[in-house]
Formats: sequence, C-alpha cells, structure tokens
Amino acid sequence: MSISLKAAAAALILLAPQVAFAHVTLEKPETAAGASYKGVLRVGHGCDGSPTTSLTVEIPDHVVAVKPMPKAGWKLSTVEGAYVSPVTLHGRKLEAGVRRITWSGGALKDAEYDEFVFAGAVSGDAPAGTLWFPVVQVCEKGENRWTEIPAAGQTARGLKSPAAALRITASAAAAQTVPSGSIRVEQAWSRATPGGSRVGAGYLRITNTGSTPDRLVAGTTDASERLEIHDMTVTDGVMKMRPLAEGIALAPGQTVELRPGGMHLMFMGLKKPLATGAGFTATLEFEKAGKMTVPFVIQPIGAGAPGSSRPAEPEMDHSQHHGHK
Ligand SMILES: [Cu+2]
Repeated sequence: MSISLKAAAAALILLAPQVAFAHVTLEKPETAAGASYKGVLRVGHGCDGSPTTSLTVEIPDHVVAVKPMPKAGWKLSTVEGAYVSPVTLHGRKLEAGVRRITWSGGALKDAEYDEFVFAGAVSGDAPAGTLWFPVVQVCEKGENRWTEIPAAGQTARGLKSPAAALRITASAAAAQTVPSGSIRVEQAWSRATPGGSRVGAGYLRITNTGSTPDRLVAGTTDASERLEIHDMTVTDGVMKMRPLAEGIALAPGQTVELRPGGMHLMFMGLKKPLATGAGFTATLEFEKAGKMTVPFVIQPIGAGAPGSSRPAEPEMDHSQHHGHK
C-alpha cells in the first residue's frame, strides 16, 4: 500500500463513525423516567444490499402503553405481555401491553431510508441508565439481528450489531412541569435514604398561576404510609421541624419553594428505602385546584435540587426529630 492510500484509508476510518445510520437506531436517544416517548426507528440500509421486508422490535421493561404507527404498504402485528410491575398512567392501572411490534410485507430498498414509529411512555419507576430495544431486520435475502446488549458495566462501543438504545435520565423528570388548573408544580425531587430510615423528605416548587388564593392542604404517596407538610425553624441555633396544620397558603401569582432547610413534604413510614435513580409519585391535594399526582425523582444522598447550580445543603437527619418514627 502506498503512503497516499494509507492516508486515504486512515481518513476513511476517521469518517466511519459519521456514516449515517449504520445500525438501526432510535432518533431520540434519551428521555426521562415518567415521560411520554415517541420512538422512531431509523433504517438506513438493507442486508448486504438486499431490500428490507420486515422489522421486529422488542419493547423493554419500563416502556409502557406502546402503540405502533401503521405504515402504508406494511402489515402491522403486535404481541402483548405483562409488565414487570403494574404502572399507573393518567390515573389508570396498567398491567400489560404491547411488548413486540412487527411491520412486515414491505420492500424497503437498500438505497432508501425509512422510519418505523411507535408511541408510548417510560414508567416513573424506570431506573436511570439505558433501555435496549432489540430489533430484527429481515430482508429478501438474509437478516440483520440488532440484538446485542452490553454486559453490565460495559458500553455498546465495539458491539457489531447493538440493539437500539434509549438512555433514561432521572433528573429531567424532576424538571417536568405538572399543570393542574391554576397550580403548577416543578422540580419535584427527594433524596435517597439510608437503609434503615423510615422517613424521607420531598421538595418541589409550587406556583399559583390563578387569580384566587389556594392552599396545599394534604397529600398521599405510594412511597410511604403517610405524607405530612412540614416547616423547619431554627430556635436557639437548633433546627426543628413542625407539621404545618394549615398547610401552605398560595397567594395568586405566588411561587413557594419547598427545599432542604425550609418547608418540605415528609414521607412517614417508608415502605422501602428511597433509591437513587428510582422514582415514585405523590398525590397533592389543593383546597381549590383539587388533587394532582406528581412524579418525584430520587437524587443521591447529599445532592441538591436536580438541575440547580446551588451547592447541596447539609443533610438533615430526620430520624432525630420527635414524631418521625
Ligand atoms: Cu420533616
């Protein structure tokens, strides 16, 4: 090989990662736990030049309420199955749904590009990390199995035919806005709890966007037996918390921040420790706006608010406070 050919080969290797859609991939590679998700599978070539005649995708655990989009010229079929755990979506409990989609009977030329689409949602309890969608592409001649999933702790780099990847971020879910009439809730989060702890705290920002006063009066959560609304005060240099019997008043236009060291929600009698990356929901009750279900994201012990540039505030040890057993 001459020098110039070597250089050309090196240039090609450098360019290789930019070749469009070498694999079957998802157009949007990242979403948040608890968010709805539109999956667009991109198919950029056939099997060694042979046209694609069918595409099958397996839906991983934690991707729920999936509906495939029909494609003109393709036959659509689905297989349903049970979810790893039931999920609550828009107030409905779902225990099973579409786990596999096949588009078949088409003919997508090797030289052409197409997209295969489904809609769904990522359950609020999906762990942060990557969800893998194995895809089998069948062609007139041969097939491509995009089904390789990296072993725990490994990356997809170097895999010859990786499954389509969807990264799940926990913190983005906390940033989502939950509107309910004239109340807006943002950045609901909690901290991971050490093993034996039976209490956790919840933080969020609440805005009354309406023109009449409202009030956060109560709440329930699937994470603990009880939910209380607390305030934190410093008396003689000692931090103490007390339940707010009247709840939290929300004047028209007012934003109230529940944060470490201030007002907060208290989850009493945790059913299990709050684990980083997981999530749970709490239903908050407002005097006028009514009930509203809010997804909480769990941040690591010692973390500050998700997406906040403020440094983490010192841990408060709720277990030391009277009445928090
Ligand atoms: Cu408290």
